[in-house]
Amino acid sequence: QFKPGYDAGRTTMVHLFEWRWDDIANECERFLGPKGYGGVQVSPIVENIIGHAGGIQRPWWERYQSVSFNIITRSGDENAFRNMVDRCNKVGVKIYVDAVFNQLAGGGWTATLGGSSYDAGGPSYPAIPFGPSDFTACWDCPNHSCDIGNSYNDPVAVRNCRLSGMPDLTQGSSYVRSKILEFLNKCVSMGVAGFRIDAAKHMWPGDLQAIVNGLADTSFGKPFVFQEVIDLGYEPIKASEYTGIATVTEFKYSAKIGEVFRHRNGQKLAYLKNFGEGWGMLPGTSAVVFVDNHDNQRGHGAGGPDIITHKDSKLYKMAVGFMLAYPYGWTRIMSSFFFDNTDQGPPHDSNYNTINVPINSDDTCGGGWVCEHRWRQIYSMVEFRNTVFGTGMNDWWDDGNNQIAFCRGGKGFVAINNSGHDMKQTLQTCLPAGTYCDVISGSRNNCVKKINVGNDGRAYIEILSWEYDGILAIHQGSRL
Ligand code: AAO
Repeated sequence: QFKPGYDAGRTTMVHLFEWRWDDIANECERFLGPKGYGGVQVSPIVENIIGHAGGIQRPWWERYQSVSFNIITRSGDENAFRNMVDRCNKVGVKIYVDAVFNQLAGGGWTATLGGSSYDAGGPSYPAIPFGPSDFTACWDCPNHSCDIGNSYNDPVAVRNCRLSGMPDLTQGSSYVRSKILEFLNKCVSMGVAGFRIDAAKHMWPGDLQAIVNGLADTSFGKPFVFQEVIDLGYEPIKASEYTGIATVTEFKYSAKIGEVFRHRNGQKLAYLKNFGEGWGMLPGTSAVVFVDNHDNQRGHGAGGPDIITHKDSKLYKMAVGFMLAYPYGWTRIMSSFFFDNTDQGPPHDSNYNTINVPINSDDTCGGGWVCEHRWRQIYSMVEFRNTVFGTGMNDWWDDGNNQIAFCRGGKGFVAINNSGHDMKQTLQTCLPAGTYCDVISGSRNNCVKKINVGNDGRAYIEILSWEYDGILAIHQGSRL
């Protein structure tokens, strides 16, 4: 449960947020497999409520309110899901399911995706079945409201009260655990490689340990498990309470990388030399890292206004490029849909069915899908990370401010200029002499920026302030 189980030579997963199963299958075959992506995190796969919020129909977050373990959502049904897992596995791309079992659907909704009835007041979910004795009783919650509210300074409230008013499943019950494991192990039997555990912070570590212990083996051992625990250091509940169970999402990474690239609080790129554990984050092998996620790119969850998203594209490419170049954590790329309302759901037709992802002739996506994972600067850095896997970070250079560069063993070299003025330096690239193509501005067979490395491994590195991208990268695979 501590390793993603990627096929050899792959290192990074992409969260294809709200994508349909048939589109993900196509994307695995036509893009993710060939480009060396290791896996896909998919949106929750089980039947959810039909939601609305204010003037918005079908908000994206309706999929975090399940009513059964039937595999039916806006992304497709069980057959489509099985087909996707098979097709992606065949081309070396693993599938990770977003598993939501801290809570079930709250009240106030009138319809469900597959027609299953339920009563949040019971609480009763007959399609599973779960009844009142399977949910945390209000008297176990220290808040009279029975809700967590903002009692994040009380570990008992965070675990035993309802998140946003949604009925709180009792993971301490052997029956509840058996039903959760029945679903998770069904996924494993279909070829799923692992799980994101939603709202893990709201479940007792001992209960999660028991559930993880009950997971069936995949072809590569225990499924990969990454637990969503938001810990920015200000609450009594610490991510380290969960690192003995499986890996954990490291939100400090997302928050701090936003601060640094936005020059907040005197932060500068030169300080990234010891990023990761040096900044009080989890051990790299325990951490799933990301620049933004589906919550904090829209002000949900944690990270605040400094989170960098595709909307700040030059900053985003530098930050994601740094994350993929730097040897820390299990990296995850966010792939979004455009939104102007933070509740709105994915691109849809007049019946609110999620539409297919149109691929343009220039390999970008249309139809309201951002497809960050298809940006050359990003998929090239995924290939960079794959190429340098197993090396450390060496020959760090910085100008004391916001120009940095470093090597990955003798296999790769990256430079970033976030200073607002030109970067013109002769630096050690650690690569054998030769002419290399910068994989950010172009590609080997369409090279825009050539870098000549001398016998001493040094090269003239130039990133001018007005350039489209503030990052440059060469590696042993980009040698001309
Ligand atoms: C929707 C409606 C609600 C309605 C509810 C029930 O929005 O108004 O009451 O339905 O009908 C998603 C959406 C929710 C949505 C929910 C269910 O985000 O808006 O509610 O589906 O449809 C907490 C949890 C964390 C959770 C996050 C959103 O700890 O696990 O809230 N993320 C996951 C999923 C998320 C999903 C759920 C969980 C629910 O990724 O998509 O919700 O399944 C502090 C705490 C955090 C806490 C945040 C927000 O964060 O530390 O643990 O996250 O507050 O409550 C600084 C601090 C930082 C703090 C942050 C925000 O950054 O450093 O610690 O400020 O205060």
